[in-house]
Amino acid sequence: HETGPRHTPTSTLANGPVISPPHTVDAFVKAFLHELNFGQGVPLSRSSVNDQYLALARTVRSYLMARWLETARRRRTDKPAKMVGYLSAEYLLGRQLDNALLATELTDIATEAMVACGIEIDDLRQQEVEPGLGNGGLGRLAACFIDSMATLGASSIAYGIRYEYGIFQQTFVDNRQVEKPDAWLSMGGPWGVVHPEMEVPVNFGGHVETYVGEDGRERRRWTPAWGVMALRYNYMVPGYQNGVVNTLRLWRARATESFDLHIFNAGDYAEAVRAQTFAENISKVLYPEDSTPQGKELRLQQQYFFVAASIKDFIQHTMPKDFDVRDLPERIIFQLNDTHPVIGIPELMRILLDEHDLEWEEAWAITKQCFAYTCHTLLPEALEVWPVSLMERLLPRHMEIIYRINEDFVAELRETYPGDELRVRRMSIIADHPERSVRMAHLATVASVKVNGVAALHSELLKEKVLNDFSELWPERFTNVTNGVTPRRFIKLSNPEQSKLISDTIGKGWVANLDRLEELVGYADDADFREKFRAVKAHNKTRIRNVLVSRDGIALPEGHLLDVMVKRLHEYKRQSLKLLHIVTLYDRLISGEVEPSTVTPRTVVFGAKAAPGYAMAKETIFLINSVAQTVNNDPRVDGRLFVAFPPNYNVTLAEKLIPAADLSEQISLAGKEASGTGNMKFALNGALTIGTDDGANVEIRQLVGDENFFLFGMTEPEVAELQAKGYRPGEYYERDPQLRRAIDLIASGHFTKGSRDAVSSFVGDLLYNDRFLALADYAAYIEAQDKVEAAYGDQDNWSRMAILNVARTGFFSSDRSIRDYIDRIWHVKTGV
Ligand code: B1N
Repeated sequence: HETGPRHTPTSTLANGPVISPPHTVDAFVKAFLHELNFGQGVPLSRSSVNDQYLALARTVRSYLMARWLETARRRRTDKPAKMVGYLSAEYLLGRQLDNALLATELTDIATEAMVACGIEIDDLRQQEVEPGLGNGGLGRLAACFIDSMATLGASSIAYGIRYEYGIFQQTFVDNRQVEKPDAWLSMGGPWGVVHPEMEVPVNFGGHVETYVGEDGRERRRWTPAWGVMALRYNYMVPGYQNGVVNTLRLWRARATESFDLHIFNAGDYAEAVRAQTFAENISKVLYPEDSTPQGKELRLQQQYFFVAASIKDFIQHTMPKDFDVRDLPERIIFQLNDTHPVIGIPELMRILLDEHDLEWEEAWAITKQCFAYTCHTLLPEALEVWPVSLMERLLPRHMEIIYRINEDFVAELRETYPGDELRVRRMSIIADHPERSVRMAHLATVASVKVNGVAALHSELLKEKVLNDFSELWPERFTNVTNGVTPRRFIKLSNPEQSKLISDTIGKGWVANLDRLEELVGYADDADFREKFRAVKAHNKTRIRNVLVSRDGIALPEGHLLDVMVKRLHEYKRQSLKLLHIVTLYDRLISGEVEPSTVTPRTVVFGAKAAPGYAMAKETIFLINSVAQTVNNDPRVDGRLFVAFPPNYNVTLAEKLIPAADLSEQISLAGKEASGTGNMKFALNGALTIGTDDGANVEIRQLVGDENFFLFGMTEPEVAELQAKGYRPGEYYERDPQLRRAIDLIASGHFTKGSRDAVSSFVGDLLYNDRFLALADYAAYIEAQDKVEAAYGDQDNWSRMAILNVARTGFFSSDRSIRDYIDRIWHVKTGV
């Protein structure tokens, strides 16, 4: 238990409050040298860049420590308050150093201190390997949300997995993606604080039996077959200059002693060590699937592992010793980040029933108040289901509990909808086809106080389509919380020039109150301000040019419209449509249809990882690289078109790339992208959006105005209509000569050294399948892109539009999202 003092010190020295070193250059130098000499064990003169980075990180950490302890102390001693337990299998954190410096207002002091030591702080920045413990938007959203919770002073704790290997490192070999393991901890992980003595056991397998308790009541007893220990790693989550430091608690799996003791005793040392590896595999690697999870047993183990550890940790360690589990609803709301932590629902039931002897009805009444569920998708294949056979083998007691939850639920349904067996089957938590399985989204919806989508359109479609039966039954349970991004990382840190211009114009308060960007609206008409705004963009373009030269040896041309499409590679996001546009631009140039000197020069930058098992996504990567190679080396293009695809797009690259963009590509098929968050980052950094009526694009366009947004393509109802009447992509190919030329050029092998085979699956899919209707939206997309070029010709008006995008998108601060969660779902207190 963490409550109450554990020691009675005799020296007053040991009794005082924890105080961080003074905010002076001298004190910082002293603390840094102390870390270097006594932490790393090297003198400055013999220290490596990595020694210096680790010492710097630990120095900054030591400045945060007093705030961390104070935040935790307040939470213990203040009147008991309800907390948020944010449960997420992913946190795509990005580099920590700059964020910690910003939070503590130590950036200038640390820079000077390093100068005093003869160190270039930028070299140390480069040394940090970002913790890539997430795939894409969902994981990055979790990282933005914990930043905002700390900044608002929300009483909260976040839980997840400390994967030893994060999202894979992407490389290209012969234009194809090759994955390398992401050993992000190999140079030391200075930000995590491990507490080996606070580990928590997590069990699996075995069987369940009935026994009669002392009171004569029949009970169920789970005898697990094996278990692991969850080792606790705490990470600091500093609020923005408010003194708060919250906790992100990530679990690592460790083999228990008993796990292999009998094998050791049998004398098979090697086998015993192998068994340890098996247990420790649970937190070994992040599954690299975004949106389309494969139902792998190890993934379910990961999910149960971190959720079971977190719930137990909360009840046994965060709550006071005499805590009564009946009070849980007053003390915690667990936010489920998609279905990945939904196994927490039967786990809490199990704890209440089997460990605290509550009756079913009472346990269920408590559990139903402790969870809220965020759905992040509309793709049917992305809704997680687990085979009953797997559940029974891995978590037999949980499967039993799920059956009972479903029995009661189905009985309720039959009462509400007598005779409507079809509806009952549709809504059941257990699916019968194609395999008996547990529908995790249904379980989450049945047990949650609220279910939310992540953008206005998405939440509507959730109610009308994916969870329609449920929203008819419980309309008040459904709500929307539009996603947001943290302005600290994605404006203040990533775009210092724009930040300075904004602060010089409206003051500094916008960083923690992003609505204040509205005060910039008037400046869109100020020629002097527009000039400065363009200078910022030019500066950011020079910066990304330097980054890409040193990072990848890519030399971007100068003076181009910078057109950026960065996101996971997925068919629904339609990188293929962007590719068709590029091929069309190229075809116009080489066919002599246009005079190169009349064309707006354009550079397209892609960033995208494909799930390693996603064949079509990997084909698309191959084709983008092949097109880039051809286009960039064709003299007929005359420097008017350039395509760059730097490998291994990650948070660190995003921070440099997004602020340099002129044009943001948000071109998913309407009704498929739940929200998108990159779209928000671009708008806030002064790029204009070319986009469909999808996800949060809808809200961006409403806020910035139609005249400041390049909208194209079918709406969601139009998509539904076209699909209902039968979509035949070949018809678009036949009808549109421009489209035909583009596809024919690809199919001819022009970009693949004459090989038609190398592109046959890509072309075949477009012509005969095209599940996400790229060909149907092609003509509209090309037309919108032509409008972009015309608009870019008027630089003054372009700047005006870009400024209005910045000024009107303060709504997309994750601070606003978190306030929405607090006001409408969590009802927890805020403030420092
Ligand atoms: O979540 C983001 C949204 O902005 C995106 O539109 C949405 O695509 C993304 C299984 C997912 N949905 N589902 C996932 C990730 C990993 C995984 O294993 C599903 N990611 C999203 C934030 O709301």
